[in-house]
Amino acid sequence: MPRVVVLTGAGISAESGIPTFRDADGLWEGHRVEDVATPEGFERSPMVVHRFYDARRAALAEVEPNPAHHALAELERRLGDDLLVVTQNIDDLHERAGSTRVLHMHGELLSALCLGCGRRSRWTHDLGDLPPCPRCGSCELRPDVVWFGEIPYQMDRIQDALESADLFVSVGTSGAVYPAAGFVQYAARCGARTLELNLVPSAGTSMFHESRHGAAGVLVPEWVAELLR
Ligand code: BJW
Repeated sequence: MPRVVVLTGAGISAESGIPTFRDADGLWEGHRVEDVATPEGFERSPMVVHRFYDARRAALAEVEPNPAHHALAELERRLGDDLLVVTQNIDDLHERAGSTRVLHMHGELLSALCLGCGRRSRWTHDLGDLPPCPRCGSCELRPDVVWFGEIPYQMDRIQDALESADLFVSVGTSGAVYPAAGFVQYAARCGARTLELNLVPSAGTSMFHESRHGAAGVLVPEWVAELLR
């Protein structure tokens, strides 16, 4: 069986009802990126940022994984350690579908990071009412997510996986944000075949050996079935 790395972006969760960022009616319509997705924006107006993430955390309880998440979970059951899902998403839909080998390179909505002691704690409630850190008690919790200018999580593990992958598949991402947008070139340089599954051609579509365009909820189960045939 091939070693497979799947990179997922907001498009894989779109059919579950979670808006993407850059599409019409996306998460950033009505928000300036610099206000809600940078450490400087958080420093300037923490409450604006808390409200943005608190609303997204609450909305997570109302959505379910879709056939694309379920197909990747099925693929993990068949490939085991030979599959790694690297997600840019901060939702937990991969895990709820049954995937266990998932790296959240841009952090997680259900986690809070304490600016006082650095502890990451599972978090299901609002942060806007400034609750205390369960470890040190300081009321300096922030969403445990990676904003522009910050270093994504787990880069060493991701790099290792890309270097040994036979197949790199990108699902539902616009290819507008680095370092994730550069994974396709890196994986190809290391010898992997590369495949894009996205609603429309992404910014990096010409860098893939193959691109298929359509809804993730259709394309991902089709591709998984093809791989396991
Ligand atoms: C469907 C679908 C369906 C819809 N089916 N598809 C100049 C040049 C190059 C780089 C830089 C530069 N200036 C600055 C940088 C670096 C910067 C960057 O990339 N900036 C760009 C604007 C150019 N990057 C960073 O700062 C990163 N850090 C970094 O580089 O550190 C240095 C370092 C790296 C490595 C090692 C050591 C040091 C950090 C980036 C953090 C991004 N954070 C966010 C917010 C996270 C928290 C949150 O969720 O709120 O991450 S921004 C946002 O964009 C979020 C997403 O994960 C990310 C990517 O978005 P995504 O997933 O692609 O969503 P969309 O909406 O863009 O696209 C959805 C796609 O789905 C579309 O194509 C649709 O068509 C498709 N779709 N429905 C299939 N049903």
